[in-house]
Amino acid sequence: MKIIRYKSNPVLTKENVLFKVNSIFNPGAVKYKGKYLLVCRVEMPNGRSSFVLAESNDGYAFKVHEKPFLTPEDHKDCFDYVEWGIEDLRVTSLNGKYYLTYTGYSKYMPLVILAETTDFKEVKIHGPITEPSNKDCSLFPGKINGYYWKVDRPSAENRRDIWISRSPDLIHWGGYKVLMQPEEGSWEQDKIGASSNPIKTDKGWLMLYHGVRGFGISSLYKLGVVLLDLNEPWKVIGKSLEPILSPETEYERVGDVNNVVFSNGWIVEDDGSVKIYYSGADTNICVAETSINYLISVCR
Ligand code: BMA
Repeated sequence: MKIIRYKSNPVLTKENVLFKVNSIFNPGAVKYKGKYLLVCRVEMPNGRSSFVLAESNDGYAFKVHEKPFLTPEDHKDCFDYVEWGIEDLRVTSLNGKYYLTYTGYSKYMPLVILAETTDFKEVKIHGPITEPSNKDCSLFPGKINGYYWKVDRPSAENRRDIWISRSPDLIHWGGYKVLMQPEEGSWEQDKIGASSNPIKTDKGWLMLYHGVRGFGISSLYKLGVVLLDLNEPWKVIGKSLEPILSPETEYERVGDVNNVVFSNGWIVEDDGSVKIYYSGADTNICVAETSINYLISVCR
């Protein structure tokens, strides 16, 4: 199975949200109590983002909750760092909890916030786990060599590389290493960022990522995939030679930000098929299906 867009994409648009929003997009995704749960970014009329939950029994027909799940104002102890919005959440199941990593946006520029929940009602916010500028943080769903691991995308002096680091407790991080650099002269030449938590396979950790190439005032966002060594996750052992998903359809080409496919959530089924939740043009939520075997096969 290659990558197949769901025939009735998009699965969610702002018309499905019961309160007033500019857009719903870039969801984190997880299976929770047998349901498909999306933690969706909603851009509010003032241009600042919050999160709202959407749930589904089949992964395609989603119902959006009536009220936001998490807002900047919920961040009592670190409001200064999320004042301009919270964005692009990744969910990782670890130690019987769900860890949430997302971008806090403010005058200090983006940084990564960590929070946790067990029931998607009560959220414990740990606060920033990076300094600015940093975003696109995903956690590995298990310990490796006795440590927790994260990938993220610091941006200094025009660098836009993916870095990996480790922690004994998810709060204190160190051992920083460059994991991947944008490939010059290619579809991902300007910046790259991890999409969602890596999936453990017998061939390595499978990680989805986005790559960007700018053309004048516009940028093209596409998705690729890499395979990381199981025991030494800072080693890339395979990489898709070309994007696995690019903006092609009307709902991916035209919207608030044209020509974008962006993902920060995927769900693996027991049969090895994968649902990639993604957004077209920063305006909607879509799903595309593929399989672990196909994604591994394109990593060379
Ligand atoms: C990135 C993030 C995403 C967004 C993408 C395309 O930098 O801000 O939220 O989807 O740009 O506009």
